[in-house]
Amino acid sequence: MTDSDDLLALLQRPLEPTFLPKNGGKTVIDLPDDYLTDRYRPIGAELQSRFTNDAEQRIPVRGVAPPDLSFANGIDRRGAFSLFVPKHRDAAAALINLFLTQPDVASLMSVASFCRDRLNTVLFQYALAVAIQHRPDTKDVNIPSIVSLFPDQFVDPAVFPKLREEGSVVQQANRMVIDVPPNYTASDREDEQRLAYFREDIGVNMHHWHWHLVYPGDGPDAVVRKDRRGELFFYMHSQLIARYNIERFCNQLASVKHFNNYRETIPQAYFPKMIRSSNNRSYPGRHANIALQDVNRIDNGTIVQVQDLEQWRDRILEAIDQGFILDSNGNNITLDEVKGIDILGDIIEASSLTPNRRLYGSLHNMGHNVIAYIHDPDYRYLEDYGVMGDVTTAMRDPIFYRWHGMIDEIFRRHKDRLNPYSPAQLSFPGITVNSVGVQLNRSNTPPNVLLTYWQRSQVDLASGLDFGPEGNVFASFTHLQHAPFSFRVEVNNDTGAVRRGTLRIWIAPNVDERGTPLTFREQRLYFVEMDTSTVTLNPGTNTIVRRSDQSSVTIPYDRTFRAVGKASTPTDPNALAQFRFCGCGWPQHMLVPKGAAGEGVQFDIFAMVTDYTDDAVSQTTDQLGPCDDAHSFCGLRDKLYPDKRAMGFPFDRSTAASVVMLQDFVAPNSNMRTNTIQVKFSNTTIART
Ligand code: CUO
Repeated sequence: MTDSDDLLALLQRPLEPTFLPKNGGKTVIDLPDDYLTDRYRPIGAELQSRFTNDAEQRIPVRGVAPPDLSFANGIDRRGAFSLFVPKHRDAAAALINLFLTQPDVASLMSVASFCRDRLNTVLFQYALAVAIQHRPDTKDVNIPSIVSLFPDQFVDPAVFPKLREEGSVVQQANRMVIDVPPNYTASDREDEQRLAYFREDIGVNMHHWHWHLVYPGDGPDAVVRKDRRGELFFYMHSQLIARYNIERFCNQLASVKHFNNYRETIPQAYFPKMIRSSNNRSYPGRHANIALQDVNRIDNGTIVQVQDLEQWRDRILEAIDQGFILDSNGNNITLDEVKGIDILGDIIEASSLTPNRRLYGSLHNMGHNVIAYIHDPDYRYLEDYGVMGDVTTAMRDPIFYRWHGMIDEIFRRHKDRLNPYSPAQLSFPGITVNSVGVQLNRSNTPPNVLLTYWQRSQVDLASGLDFGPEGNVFASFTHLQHAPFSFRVEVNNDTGAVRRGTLRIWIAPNVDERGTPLTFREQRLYFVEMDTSTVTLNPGTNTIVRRSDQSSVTIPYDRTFRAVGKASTPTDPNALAQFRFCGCGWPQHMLVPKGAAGEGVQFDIFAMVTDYTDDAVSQTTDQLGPCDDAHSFCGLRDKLYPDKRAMGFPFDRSTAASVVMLQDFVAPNSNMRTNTIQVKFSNTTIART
């Protein structure tokens, strides 16, 4: 019988032929002879005996009739693969469908083994990962971290030759850790470089890839049609932009200038210094001050004009202003308070759920493409797309935030049309938040001061170093980190009965990069969610303590950077349940903005308790799902989004003109409270122990 974990063997060293041993030589996949590709079939017998003798585990693969893979014609096995390229999206949808419709795990193993050496490696890995996540019989398989499969898309490739040398020359026990240098893509002459620690953070980019893996834009309806998917597309990306802007303020940079004029030249250059290790071609860079051009990529059929983008945007804006969209049958669909934002998300992205692709096009996706092909729009130079063309790499480029800032502004135009929240929607009678603050989790530290610093961590890249050494090879990299802390909220319950509430904790900057105070209207755009949790309030005073590592937006370091294979999988059932399903979730090490050295940067912290009976969602199953700890950004697997309120509540709507500063918003509501906290940065690097 095929074990669902056997599929993991297919998810290692994507470029190596399937018959080569996996798991550091311990596992061999026994392929039927006719599964070998043309290059290897004539020497099949010799290969099988040469490579497979030392194996501890053999995975038998049953032969099946070869599936029709013509949907992937023209997508080079070693070339680039992007979810933004329509042809690639269609191929991914077809392959996901092929994998999902296999009757059992053994058949999936057979078909996937056949496909593996014949299809583009990223296409294969993506489609198999999506299928594994969505099949009931493979849900318990831990999909390995993408950084370990495709390290070329996450770390400076300058380290690869060193890793190969170390792995080939030195025995496992004595191998040295190879350093990935921070800040390698530009010098400090470039102001934008101050944000490199955010844009090029491995965990940030992995979260983004995983989010798009959990919420595919195309594919079988069962995979795409998830609860409030369009709204979550808006909200998660909106929070990315807010977080980026906060980091900019910490680094004395103005907020992102949204890319609203598609004809303007782009002053921000980006040179990624990355290679696709599948074909050793570099990701192209983008010079300063070049403009978008019409794209006519005969290589993969991506054809879009700048004018198309403008037209789609204008139609979407018109729909928002009139309050309804037109579906493909010509019916009006109202953009109301509840579903409006979700429909707009599907339209703007656009996912396959868009109600009218002909009218509203695919603004966000095609914008990624037009930017990604800016250096070679008609394939004249045979260059592939730049980093904006791929969800694994897009967040590295400063233009990502300008493009998505523009997208966010469109969503917020709709939000600003809605009525401000009524007092009844904001209040929780009988509940008073007395105080909110933060405290480091060690004694003798002052309240409401958080500390950030650099941390050096390690990641095992062996399973992505195709044709590389056996065993583990570790690279170390430097990332932002914060000292562990807790949120402390004191809540009075004067209702005389036990009540349940939702505790919502947010922070926002209260000044911009120049130290100018932000009005509430400005500040509203920069609130970032820190934690949302369900709390039980006994009559009288309740002290609620939430540790930073319990945040509903983050996942722990170990999950972000989990390694491949059984050895690194937790055995405790609860820990295992958490570990499974997804690497989706903001990395814990990026929860707190960097702040600044010296006095630090001051933030407003905001806590609000709402009535759980107004927030609760009736799920069809009570079963605790795996990986529920980053539900604010990633939702819950197979369940409804767990909070009935609009995502971004209570900061997603405009407010009455009388609300000038945050205090004006908070003061009328006893169930809200604010305080100020300092974030102090120490420019030291501490090794993870
Ligand atoms: Cu996540 Cu544009 O959607 O990158």
